[in-house]
Amino acid sequence: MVNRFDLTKRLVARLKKDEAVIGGIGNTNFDLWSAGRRPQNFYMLGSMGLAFPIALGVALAQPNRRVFALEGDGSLLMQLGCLSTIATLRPKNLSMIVMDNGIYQITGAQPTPAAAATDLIAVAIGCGLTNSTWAADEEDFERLIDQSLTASEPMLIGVRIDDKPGTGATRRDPVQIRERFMLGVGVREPM
Ligand SMILES: Cc1ncc(C[n+]2csc(CCOP(=O)(O)OP(=O)(O)O)c2C)c(N)n1
Repeated sequence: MVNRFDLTKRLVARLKKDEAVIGGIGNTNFDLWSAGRRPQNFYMLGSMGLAFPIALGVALAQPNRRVFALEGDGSLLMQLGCLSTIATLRPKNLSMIVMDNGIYQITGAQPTPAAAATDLIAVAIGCGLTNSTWAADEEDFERLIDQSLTASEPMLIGVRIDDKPGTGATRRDPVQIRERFMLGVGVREPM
């Protein structure tokens, strides 16, 4: 089955250079951290569901930069309203990825509603994000990432992944994470 860390490495390998990547709480940012530190990466700590909203803000503030966001299914379910907001504002430089393992893996693998009832891509399309699709496998994921690099509307890629925990652990230093990111996206002068 498809694995989050494997997909994250495939994503990072396809970046040109300056794309921002926002990792959600827990496993998505652990795997992003392990895939190689970049100054254009932001690692969300503590709050579920904020990867897409933060990425939306970056995408609107810097329309010439491609912005990726990585989120877990449980976290996205906690912040579904952001899909309607993103569909309304339609930043063409925003690419979102939901890593759907059907569980809240990091807190003990309790099943999420995405396992039993909710199709998150169908929800996204219903919210108006018409360029939303499930990736069938790793190769399909890479093809969709390439497509999203030049997309002219926001794109959401869903991937059904295995139940493995994230690799590594992000250093829990929110101030450093914020400062490095601001330098990385050019809104802070080096001291
Ligand atoms: C508002 C809120 N409720 C609960 C938690 C505890 N919590 C942290 S991560 C997490 C599960 C995240 O699940 P998901 O986004 O599906 O990612 P996964 O762990 O499966 O990779 C939970 C319940 C939290 N941080 N914030």
